[in-house]
Amino acid sequence: MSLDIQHIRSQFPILNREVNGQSLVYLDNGATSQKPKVVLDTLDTYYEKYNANVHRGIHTLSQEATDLMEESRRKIQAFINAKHDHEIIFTRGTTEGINLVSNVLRNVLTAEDEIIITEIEHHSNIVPWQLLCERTGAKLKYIPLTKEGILDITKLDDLLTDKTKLVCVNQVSNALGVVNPIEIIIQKAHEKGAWVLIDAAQSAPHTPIDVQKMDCDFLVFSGHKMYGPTGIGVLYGKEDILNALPPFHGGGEMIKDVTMEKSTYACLPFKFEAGTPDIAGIIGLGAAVDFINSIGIQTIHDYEKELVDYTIQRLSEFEEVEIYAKDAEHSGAVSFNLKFDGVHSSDVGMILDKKGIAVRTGHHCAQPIMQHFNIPGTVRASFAVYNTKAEIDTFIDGLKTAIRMLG
Ligand code: 7TS
Repeated sequence: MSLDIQHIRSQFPILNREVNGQSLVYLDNGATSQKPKVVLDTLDTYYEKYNANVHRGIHTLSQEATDLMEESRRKIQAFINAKHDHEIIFTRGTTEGINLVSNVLRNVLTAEDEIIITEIEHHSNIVPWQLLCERTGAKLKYIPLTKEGILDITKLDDLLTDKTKLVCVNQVSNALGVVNPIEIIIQKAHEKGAWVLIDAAQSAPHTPIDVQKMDCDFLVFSGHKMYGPTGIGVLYGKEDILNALPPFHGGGEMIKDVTMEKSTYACLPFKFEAGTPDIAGIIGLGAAVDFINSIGIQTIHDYEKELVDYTIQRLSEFEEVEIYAKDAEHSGAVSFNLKFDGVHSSDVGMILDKKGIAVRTGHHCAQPIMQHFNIPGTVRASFAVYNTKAEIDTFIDGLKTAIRMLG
């Protein structure tokens, strides 16, 4: 592997800081990644040189801002290999993308319909569907987990019926880091004529995505987890489906004509982008995609796999550590607990923080998984391309201290 990690690290100013007198070891990338200088500079440059509202002005600044924003849309189109750039809808993030789809389906679904999700979802891929089912009377069904905490895909055939309209699943679980078998889910759902929404929040930063090959109907992700700014995300939808659905928010930019009686709507993608967008965020996300491409998403994937495998190997040295879904394929994250009675994941997290090591603890906004294991939470170490095996060793040393103190 010819990755120059020190060169990559040098592009992330925050990695130079200390926490509690120690060098920062940032292993909370599943929550949000750090930002490279090129993204920070792009945000500054936008406000210093181009700031204007988009798609409105005849003046030069407005045209330049519009061009930069649309260039970013095309970068994201290429990043996930969408067929058309107008299939890329900018949102505030994964949560808003899912809420957009669930809201526009309010007048499409009926009490006769069924939605299938899974027990391994983030709350943002559960609650919007519960709300939609409350509002329409549609039924919500779950693909269950095996004892080990992986999707029991053998149950899918029984769950799918002619009433199934939508199946929603994450490609990688944020809570356990497990890779889900989305190919087979998409294939079986399509055989029943159902649409599939893929939550790619935890996969887009780590793995190559090709929506045409995947053949998903919707795919959502967040910019801030893939080296981009907060507050910006993407909803991909197939052109014909997006065209057939009603708009989400009403307002400026999403209309063709407005009279006092009624409105007609703009073409894609603008139909779903009411109001002034996060122009700087969109351009910043384009810079984040450039950063990823400068290394190569497959290279990032392969390197991070080494990190995850090494972490599982090191954690396995301790009989006091329980790793969840240990034998499943992992991507980007590993979740575990200390087997001591009365010890909470946050106790471990606090000891690690004293050593400058950032991990996430708790239920990771995925409470059904915690209920499955009958635990309040886990400790999660999650990775980005700037992490190193040396950092994992530091984390393991910190964990040894936690085992000594809490055992
Ligand atoms: N779906 C998955 C799989 C996620 O991991 C997250 C965020 C979301 C949806 C929501 O993304 P947002 O950008 O709209 O908030 N996951 C986490 C996490 O694991 N720790 O903090 C946020």
